[in-house]
Amino acid sequence: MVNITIDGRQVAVPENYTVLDASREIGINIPTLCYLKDINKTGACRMCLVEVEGVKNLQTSCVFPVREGLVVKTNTKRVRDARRGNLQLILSNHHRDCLSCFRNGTCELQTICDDMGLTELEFEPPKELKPVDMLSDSIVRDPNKCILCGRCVAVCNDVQEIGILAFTNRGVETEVAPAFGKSMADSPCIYCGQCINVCPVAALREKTEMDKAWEAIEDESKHVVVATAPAVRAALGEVFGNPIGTRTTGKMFTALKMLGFDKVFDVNFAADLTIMEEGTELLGRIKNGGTLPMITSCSPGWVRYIEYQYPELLDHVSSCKSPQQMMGAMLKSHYAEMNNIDPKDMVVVSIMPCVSKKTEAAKEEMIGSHGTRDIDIVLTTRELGKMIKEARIEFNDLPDSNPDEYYGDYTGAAVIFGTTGGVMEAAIRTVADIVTGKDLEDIEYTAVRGLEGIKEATVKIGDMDVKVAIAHGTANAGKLMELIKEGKADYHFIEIMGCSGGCVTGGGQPHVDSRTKEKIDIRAERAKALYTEDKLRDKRKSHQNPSIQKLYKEYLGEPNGHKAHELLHTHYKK
Ligand code: HC1
Ligand code: SF4
Repeated sequence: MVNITIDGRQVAVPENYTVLDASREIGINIPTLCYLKDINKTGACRMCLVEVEGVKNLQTSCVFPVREGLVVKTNTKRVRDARRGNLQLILSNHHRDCLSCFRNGTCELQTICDDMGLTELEFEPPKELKPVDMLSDSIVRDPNKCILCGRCVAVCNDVQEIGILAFTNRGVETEVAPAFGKSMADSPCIYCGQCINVCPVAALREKTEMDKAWEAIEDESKHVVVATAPAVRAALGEVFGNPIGTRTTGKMFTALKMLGFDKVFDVNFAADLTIMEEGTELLGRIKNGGTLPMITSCSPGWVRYIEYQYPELLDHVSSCKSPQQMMGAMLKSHYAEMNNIDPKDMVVVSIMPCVSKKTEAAKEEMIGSHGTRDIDIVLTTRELGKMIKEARIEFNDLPDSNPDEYYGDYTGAAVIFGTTGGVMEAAIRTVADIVTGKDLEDIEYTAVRGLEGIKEATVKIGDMDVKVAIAHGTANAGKLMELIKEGKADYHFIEIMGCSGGCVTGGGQPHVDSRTKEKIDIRAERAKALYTEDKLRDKRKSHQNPSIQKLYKEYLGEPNGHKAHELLHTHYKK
């Protein structure tokens, strides 16, 4: 520990602290725009300037280490003037269309302007706007909004270890962009959207489809159905001011009905279906000497990652479509037939915590025999939040309701898909019952839970020792891929999610500012919401979902059978 003085207060802090760490610990929230704990410490935005006794120039506190006897002032006129001056410079190069900006209300730059009591802008904004990259189905990159904080560069390089974004050009021409002036759409970006989640402004954001959704709802000739992903319920409430991790499942269904969708379903139904197909595929591979370890295929960011980075290992990936795409395929076949609706007259909307899902839904392979996309529109949790606000629905006052029957029926196993380890746990619950022929009671497989980057476990199922691994975030996924290549991965089954924590922290979830993320592990809080819902469900094993049982009996036949293959399985591009 070292003793330092901050604004006249003496404190003892660990030696490896910076002045920013020490200040925040005693309740002084020095402003930052580029700093991200453990991820980005560059001092680039120069908002965190402080005075250090004995040092002539002001110092950036996020990179200034503490030392014995250090005396720091964080709130002098000189400090305030310098921070304001830097803020004015940032704003001079920023497209200030705040009122029509996607981040209006969640922008960290806006918050700092407010906190600093900015009432006048010293400089005119740039006269000419640079082109906005809107070519991908998932992500928009708007250099006119970028403040060159470097958070996205750090997260893409150091957390995801993908390295799409970098500082390009020089001086006033500097931009954060993919190499060689390419569009995001022409780069090996996986659209995990982790860059969006750390962007303090709207320089990186999703390609919105809210207008398309409204149009569909208005169109009386269309039967418009909506289905929500497991992780949405754990975060949607945050848009309406609820604490991180508030579970708002019932209100979410009520709000969707009020928005005017003809039917409100749940992607969880298809998560249960995925377990039937994937579990059967796994047992088949084990029995018949198929390629092992088998790896999950639900997370489209992860699937893009392996397609780009390890195409030689694609045989390991399950042929199952993701739950989103299984849902679309079933709605436009079985559901349409059951209800005598032409699939061409249907619009299927999914609500996702993910922006990669927008690109997944647009893949050529995801066009059904009816000639339209199985999923027509993908909205992020954030987009849904905005639509609920626009409809002036007072979300927090809503009563709970249930989704519509059949395609809204789901088990606890499906709910936990939204957090790392959840797909694995759901699969084990079902595979264990199938192999033993029993309705096993101990179904909480805690060894596969938690936030460790790579988890391993050996699960005794009947006479079999099933060895599994779970990775979340592509840096961890890459480590497992290297093990497979070296022949050292003697697992049967691997679950991989493209984002750290799984879908609960997907790139489409409500923005959480960087300071809050220092205090709360949002991955853990949102996961708790899902584990709670799992416990509350009547059925907690996918194969016990009565509507899934009915679907196989009346329509699909056997899991992995001919019809199931046709509708629910896919292939990957090398
Ligand atoms: Fe996910 Fe999935 S869990 S990929 O994380 O398998 O996005 O929530 O919908 O499809 O079910 C995301 C979440 C989601 C799929 C399911
Ligand atoms: Fe990198 Fe993911 Fe952002 Fe693409 S979406 S630039 S891979 S962080």
